[in-house]
Amino acid sequence: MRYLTAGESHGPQLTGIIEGIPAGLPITEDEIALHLARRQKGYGRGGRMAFEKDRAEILSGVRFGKTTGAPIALQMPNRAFEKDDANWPKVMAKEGDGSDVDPITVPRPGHADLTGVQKYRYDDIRPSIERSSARETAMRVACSSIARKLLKHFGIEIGGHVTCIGSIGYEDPWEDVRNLVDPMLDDGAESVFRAADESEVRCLDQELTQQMRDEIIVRRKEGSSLGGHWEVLVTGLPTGLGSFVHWDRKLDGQLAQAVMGTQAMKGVEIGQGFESGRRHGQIVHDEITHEDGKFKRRTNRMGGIEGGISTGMPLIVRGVMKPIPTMLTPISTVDMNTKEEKDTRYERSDVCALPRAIVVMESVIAPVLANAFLEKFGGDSVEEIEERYQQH
Ligand code: EPS
Repeated sequence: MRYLTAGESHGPQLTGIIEGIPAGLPITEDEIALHLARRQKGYGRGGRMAFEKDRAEILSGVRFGKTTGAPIALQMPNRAFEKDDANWPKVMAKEGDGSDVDPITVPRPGHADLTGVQKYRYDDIRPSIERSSARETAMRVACSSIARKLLKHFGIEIGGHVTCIGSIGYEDPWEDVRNLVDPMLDDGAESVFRAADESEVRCLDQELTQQMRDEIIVRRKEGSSLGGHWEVLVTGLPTGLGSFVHWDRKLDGQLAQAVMGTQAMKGVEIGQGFESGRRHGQIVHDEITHEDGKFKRRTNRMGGIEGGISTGMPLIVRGVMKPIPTMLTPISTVDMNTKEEKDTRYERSDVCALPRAIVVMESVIAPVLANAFLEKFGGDSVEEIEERYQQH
């Protein structure tokens, strides 16, 4: 399966096309809306979420509540386009010469502003801002909801949580998190997101939740912004997804691409990841056991992947999101036209998008996993896949 999105942050709508979903998968707009609503909740968001109420409309590929195997088209209007007082129909007009719109010429460090202008030879930063904006993740979540539904049909669940925001986080970012999360995984990884969703910052620890919230308040007052670390868990994955035979078939490599292909992500690790480089081999690798007719691992520091192939243990994907580049208190930059040193300009923004980005991270890995699953057990219909999966 694959998907494409189109749309600008302040254009009329976001559009998505998902291709390669087998026939016979039950899916409704309400199910897609669930994750869209989750993505809109979280402490640290900006003003726009007050009027964006995301809901994707299914335009093709679904009949009587089930997929037909044909491409699925989704559309989601941007309420900002009409409701905002910023006059977006004029700023984003598809015709005319734009002479009635002031160009933006002061790039924000850390955003795609300057690189986009240099690459596409724009004379206005606006098109960089519009397409690189995290608004687009709304459509990724919508498209990925269908992959999540397919995975769930085969008992595969995904759930994530925040492990640090700025300097506030677990004392031991591996052991403390394992002790807290691993017991929850017996009930499936969705139990992790359900518990994390109870926290305004999607952190499983109540005390840390309060401290993270306070940290966001402090940085908001300072006119600054925050990023942080996150973890997404997947349960129910069978062994044998992915492969070591080529670089582009490694499941961990594909997951890393999906994460790093997402706005503001600056790093990704599987399992203990970076920490394993600080330890020696005896205390890094997971000892193999054989229990109840199955191979298992005593620990899961490799995070469910060995040699690019799923081990059957829970998948642990972790990563880092940088602080948002749009900040009320300016930093230094240069005007593209005059080449004069300037302060950055401020556009309405969030202070910390990480609690919301958890839902995006759960989402973007779903098509990767669905693909690996379909590669192994695939068929044209869910029924056919069920037959193959049962023989596994
Ligand atoms: C974003 C800036 C803000 C965010 C937006 C991403 O939008 P605006 O500039 O209109 O205030 O709210 O995120 C979303 C709209 C969303 O749905 O996630 C940016 O510059 O990336």
